Amino acid sequence: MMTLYHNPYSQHVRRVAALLEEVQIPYETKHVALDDGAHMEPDFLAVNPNHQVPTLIDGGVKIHESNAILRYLCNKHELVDWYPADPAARASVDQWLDWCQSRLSGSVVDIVLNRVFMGDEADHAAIARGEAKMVELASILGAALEHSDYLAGDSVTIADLSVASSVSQLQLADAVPDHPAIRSWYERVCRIPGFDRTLPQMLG
Ligand SMILES: N[C@@H](CCC(=O)N[C@@H](CS)C(=O)NCC(=O)O)C(=O)O
Repeated sequence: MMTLYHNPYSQHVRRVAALLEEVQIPYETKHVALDDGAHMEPDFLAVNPNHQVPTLIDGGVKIHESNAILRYLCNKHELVDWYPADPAARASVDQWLDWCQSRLSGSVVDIVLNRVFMGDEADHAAIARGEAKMVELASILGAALEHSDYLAGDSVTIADLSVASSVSQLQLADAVPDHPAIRSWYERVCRIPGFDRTLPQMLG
C-alpha cells in the first residue's frame, strides 16, 4: 500500500490526499509533526531531504513535490478525467498547477503561516507583502473562473485540487479572496467528498 507522509494543516498534503480519497486509492498516512520539528530529524530527512510533506512512497518509488505526486498518481492509474491526455487540455491543467506553485503558494504561506501559526514570532511584513500580492492573484484567478466552472474547463481536474487546497489554507486565516467567481468555484470544490474529507478540523 502507498504511504503518504502527512500533516493535516499542510495545503500541499491536502491536494494529494483529496485525489487519493476521491478516486479511492488505498493509502496509509505517516504523521509528520512539523510543530515538533519531526521533519528535521534524520529519519525523515532520509525520506525527503527538503524536510517537507507531502512525500509519497509507492513500492520502490519515492516522490516529493505535491503536484508531481498528483501527476504521478494520474499517470499510474490512468485518471484521464483528472489529468487529460490531450496536449492542449493537459497544458491548461499544467499551467494552473505551476501557477499554484510559482505564483500563489508563497503568498499563501506569508499570510497563513504568520497570521495563524507563528504567534508572537509572526512576521508582519510578510503578512503585508502576501496580502498585497493576493489582490493581483485573486483578480487573475477570479477572471479565469468567470467563464468556466473549473480552472481547466467544465470538469474538475487536479489543477482545481491544487489551487483549492491553497485557498482552503487561506480560509484558516479568513482570507479567501472576496471574489464571487472564486467563492462559488471554491464551494463547488469543497462539495467533492474526497476534498471535503481532507479539510482540517478547524474548518469543519
Ligand atoms: N513545493 C512543495 C512544498 C511543500 C511544503 O512547503 N510543505 C510544508 C508544509 S505545507 C512543509 O513541510 N514545511 C516544512 C519545511 O519546509 O521545513 C510541495 O508542493 O510539495
